[in-house]
Amino acid sequence: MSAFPEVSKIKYEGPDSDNPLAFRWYNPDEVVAGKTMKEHLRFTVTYWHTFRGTGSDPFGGGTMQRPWDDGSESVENACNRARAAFEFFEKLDAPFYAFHDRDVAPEGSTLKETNANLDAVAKVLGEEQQRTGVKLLWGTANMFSNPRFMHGAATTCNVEVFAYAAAQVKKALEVTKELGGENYVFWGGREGYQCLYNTDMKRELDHLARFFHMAVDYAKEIGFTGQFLIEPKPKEPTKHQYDSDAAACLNFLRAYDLTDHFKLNIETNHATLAGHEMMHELEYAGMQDALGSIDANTGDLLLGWDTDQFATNYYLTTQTMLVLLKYGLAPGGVNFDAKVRRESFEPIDLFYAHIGSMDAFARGLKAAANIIEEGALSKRVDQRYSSWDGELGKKIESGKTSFSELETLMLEKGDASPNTSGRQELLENIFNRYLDK
Ligand code: XUL
Ligand code: CO
Repeated sequence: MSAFPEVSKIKYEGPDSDNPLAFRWYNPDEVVAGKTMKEHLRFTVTYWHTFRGTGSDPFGGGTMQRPWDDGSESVENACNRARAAFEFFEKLDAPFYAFHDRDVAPEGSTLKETNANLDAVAKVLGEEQQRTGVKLLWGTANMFSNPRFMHGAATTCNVEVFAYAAAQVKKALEVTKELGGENYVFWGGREGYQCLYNTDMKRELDHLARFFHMAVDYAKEIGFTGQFLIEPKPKEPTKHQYDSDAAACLNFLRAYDLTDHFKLNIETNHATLAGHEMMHELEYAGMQDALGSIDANTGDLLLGWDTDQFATNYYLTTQTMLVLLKYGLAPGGVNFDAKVRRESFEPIDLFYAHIGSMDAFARGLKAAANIIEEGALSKRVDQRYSSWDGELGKKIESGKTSFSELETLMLEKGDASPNTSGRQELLENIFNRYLDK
């Protein structure tokens, strides 16, 4: 039985199309900057929002209508849901999906039973991957919903909860490997604190590092070669999440000798919650060879929480693609960690949401590729720093001078040469021109 009988495969019709079930910009086989759009963008549907999102909020329960889902926590329902999900991926022409262990399969009353449930659903996921060619971008473990994780997982005060979390990640790694997952993500769920009066921060961070080292060892042991990713977020659910932003994550990885094994999965709404632009977080990770993947969404500036909306803003998508083109994305992807609003409760809204954001990223990719090809920004960045290209700049940059020598020079000159304009407004106008094209 079809879950989406009224939708056939979404096709590219071009910018003039007014068909809401067609792509206007995303043309998978079109070559941009030497690669197809499909290769650049690696679009990924998230299982948790798109197939487990209920539409509930702190003021009311679920609103979503999902005719294929009987609402039960049975393995049979989970398998039916998986089949509906793959119909969606296929019709949307999305090459990848991503999941948490607990999105795809229900928990049992013991860990053993829970693992058996996961195996049963993973079998269906594997068959559906085979049938459709849709691949797994990443797997992850949900170690934040179950009450046992109230104090965290790898950073909990309860040693047995740590052991449970280790067992859970072990299993999630095995399933991710079995399904050919290209990455494995650690978003720090409840790894953080609510109150420093009851928290031994140093001990918790030592435990987190120990946990990651064990994950690296186990991946080696089973031959899982996917990329490990940490996903920064500054707050929510805890008041202070340890992986608060790209800089904090990289500092942690470096302090505990983990930089060779991890990159970052940067999420737009997490960046803005941390008081950064997405472009800042991407650039900060990219310049240190740590940009792994993105969770593509957007927040709402008037709401202070992680609203996880679909990104449709061309400025945001163009800025994002500028950095992704600079550093590359694979084996990461553009993962829609985004949910339809609770008022958009019909199945068809899932298509409108994904189509709109896929188009916005494809539009952003084209604009970014043009900006890079024509050196529209880079030429001016080079000009801005051109004073560093002379003898003095080379000497400083290569560490061949000292404060005393620089003082002598300035005492002789009397003052530095005049500055040049930053031209920010001109650059903003130039950026706009690439969105007009
Ligand atoms: C939570 C969040 C997660 C991770 C995966 O804010 O972004 O969905 O992406 O655990
Ligand atoms: Co995310």
